[in-house]
Amino acid sequence: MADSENQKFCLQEVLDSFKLCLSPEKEIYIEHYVSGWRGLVKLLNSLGSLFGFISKDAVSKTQILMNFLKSENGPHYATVQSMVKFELDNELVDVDKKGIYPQSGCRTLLRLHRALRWLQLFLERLRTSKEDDKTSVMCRDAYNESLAQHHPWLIRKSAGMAFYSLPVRPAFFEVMNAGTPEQVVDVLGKAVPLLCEVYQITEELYQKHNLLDLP
Ligand code: 1PZ
Repeated sequence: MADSENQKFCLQEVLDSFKLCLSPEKEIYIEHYVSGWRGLVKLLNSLGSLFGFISKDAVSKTQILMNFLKSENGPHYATVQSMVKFELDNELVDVDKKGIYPQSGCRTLLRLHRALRWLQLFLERLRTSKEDDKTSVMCRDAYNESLAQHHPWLIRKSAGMAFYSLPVRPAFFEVMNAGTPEQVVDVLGKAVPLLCEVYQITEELYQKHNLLDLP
């Protein structure tokens, strides 16, 4: 396959990765979680340079997790559950906010986890939208309800500007590369509950271990 083909966003592919990331025991495989995000980055990259700073951050977070997975401690990073256990048992997390481990797996995944909430809200709005509804408004509302609460003013401003440049709904559906608008809506109907489940499992795990506010 040509490189350009490899880089093209495909909604179904992202759905498949998030499907694969759930084990029968409802553990979350980091490898597939990361490849879901990598798939989404392709979409971001096709939206133009205003989204570059978001894409860069998402890539860097996925890279940190991949590096753990490839390290000698790799087996401990197979699932979110095993990562949390390993990093807590070995005191590799800034639970008392000392800022010694600014790149722990737990805090890095928490950033993606919060973004997953935005994604879920945005895709649900997109799924139930009408033809002339504005993607920028759907995106902004989803952001204000979720991620924005964790971002400082400058990032909120830059994100807000990027949202204005989003393509209109029919063009955005084209970029999603999942067939006709009806087919896109159909795939979204499968994707949203799945993202919701992955989000919920992580949320409960992080809550149980008091990790939801990691600096
Ligand atoms: C379709 C339109 C896409 C809009 C994307 C909406 C999300 C806006 C997120 C703005 C993130 C700005 C860049 C970096 C922010 C970081 O400071 C934070 C916190 O990390 P820290 O500084 O503590 O290390 N990073 C994040 O919140 C993670 C953001 C990941 C965003 C992934 C978006 C993927 C979009 C998929 C497109 C469908």
